[in-house]
Amino acid sequence: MLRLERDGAVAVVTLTRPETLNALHPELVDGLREIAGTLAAQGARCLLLTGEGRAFSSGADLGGGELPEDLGAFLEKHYNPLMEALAALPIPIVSAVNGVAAGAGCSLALMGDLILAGRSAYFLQAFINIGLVPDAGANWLLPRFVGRARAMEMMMLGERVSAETALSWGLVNRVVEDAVLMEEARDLAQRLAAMPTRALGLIRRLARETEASSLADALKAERVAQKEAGESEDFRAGVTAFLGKTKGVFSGK
Ligand code: LHQ
Repeated sequence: MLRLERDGAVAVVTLTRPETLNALHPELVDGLREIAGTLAAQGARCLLLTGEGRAFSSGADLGGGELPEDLGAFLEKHYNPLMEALAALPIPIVSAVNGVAAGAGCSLALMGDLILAGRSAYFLQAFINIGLVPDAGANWLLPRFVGRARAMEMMMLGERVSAETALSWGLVNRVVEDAVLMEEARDLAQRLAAMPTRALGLIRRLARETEASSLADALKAERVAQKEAGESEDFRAGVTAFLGKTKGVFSGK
């Protein structure tokens, strides 16, 4: 259901259920959560997420027989822990959206700190089309990313949002030709993996913590994170490189 490859310090995780457009079977969701929990300890310094075949993910697996009776309990058991684990990762995430990202699959793609989309990719809040509400964090993520008007339109109308539109709305960082998507995504992931990992992890944490806080609370959160970043080897390496007019080499420590 998942393939994990190491490419230097980059962990590349591919959803491998192309026959269902990488539908999120609970086993896949739990497997991804387990992988996420081990990445930093294994020395990975960036996670690259993508899908095999012509899709990133079609969202919840609707074809596996009986659907769960209590969807709330299902979310609590499978999706929510995954989203929490990804949000708590101390390393950056790059999403390479290689086709449709629908329903919870859209939420998964949006967990990327940097999101690259192939030109033929599209985003679909498919939930309403089957009588459900957005989950896996979409209600929280979308209005923050694209503003209320666009978020409501996506969530209520359940229409496809093309990669180009997603770019113009600020939902993704870059749109590239399909043929070069993985190459570009790998380059970006490698670049991040060679940067000061602790500071990148702290930037993720700050971005999340300060999302809904006051300026005063954001300043306090920055104080805590900056103390931690200031204690890293990469900070010293960065300053030394700057003063020596050389390029910094960062160990991630
Ligand atoms: C699929 C799926 C799929 C299984 C395509 N599952 N097989 C919900 C419920 C439970 C728990 C908690 O959370 C949730 C939250 C959600 O994520 S709700 C949203 C669930 N996802 C959807 O409603 C999307 C359903 N899929 C589609 O609307 C279309 O397949 C899209 C627009 C994604 C792609 O359309 P096409 O490119 O035309 O492909 P297709 O429809 O022909 O699909 C190709 C195959 O993949 C097909 O199988 P087949 O055997 O006929 O080739 C589909 O049945 C299968 N597939 N999505 N989610």
